[in-house]
Amino acid sequence: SGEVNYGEEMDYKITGIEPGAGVVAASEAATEEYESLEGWEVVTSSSGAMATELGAAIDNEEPIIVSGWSPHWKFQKYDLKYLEDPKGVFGDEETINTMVRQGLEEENPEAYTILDQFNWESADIESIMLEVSNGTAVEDAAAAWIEENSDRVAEWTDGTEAVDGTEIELAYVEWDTEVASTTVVGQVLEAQGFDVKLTPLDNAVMWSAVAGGEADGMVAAWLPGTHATQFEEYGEDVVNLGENLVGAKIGFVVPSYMDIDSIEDLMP
Ligand code: PBE
Repeated sequence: SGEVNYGEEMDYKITGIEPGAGVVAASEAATEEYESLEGWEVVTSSSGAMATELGAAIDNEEPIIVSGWSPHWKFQKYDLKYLEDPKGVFGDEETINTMVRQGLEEENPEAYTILDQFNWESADIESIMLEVSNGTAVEDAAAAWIEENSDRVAEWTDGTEAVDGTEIELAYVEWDTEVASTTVVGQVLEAQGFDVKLTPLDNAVMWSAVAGGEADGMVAAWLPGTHATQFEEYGEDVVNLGENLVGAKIGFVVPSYMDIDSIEDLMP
């Protein structure tokens, strides 16, 4: 291990995603903190472009390092591993949390309760993400999951009454995880009679929209590490409804056929 000079083969480039993502900030921090990554660069693009490049590299059995995260369908579709991060730049296990605007509890208690009760597991969200990656529309994949998991959904709506067209706006970022979760929650709210608007935004704008009350809430807050910067800036102005998923993670992800295990096995 550590004998192959992958850097030359990869032109010393790490495949990032959207510039505003926490995992990109952490990836850039890693290139600063690890001597083994001196001279390496994180190339930002989009979550979709990252997935395409990962798939193409695997087809050709080429080396690739991506800014990755779990839950994600890529782990179901490909044989992948996280590179060990002995300096802890990417943090440990994370939770995905629900944040709503101040005043929502008083002004829209039914939506507040549903958002507060929303929680599920990695296997749930990954099953939807995998279908979407295989070409199913996210609306259809979400609807099918909801139908198959009516007991779980009933726990989210427990204690609430249906409404008649009350407006609710959820902000999100077009990351695969957040597209899946926000679509599911949106459909559950819609079935309860809400007039639901889902608004895709940049990460920082998503946080500021909930903090400023322009959006009612979001289910996309990755803590404690990935969105630490945003939580520090906006945490006091949002209402934290706690985790909706545990066991999330970010880091450098590579195909299992790569002959390295740790970020420190790379070479400047
Ligand atoms: N992600 C998915 C986001 C949070 C959700 C890991 C790409 C990020 O890095 O900010």
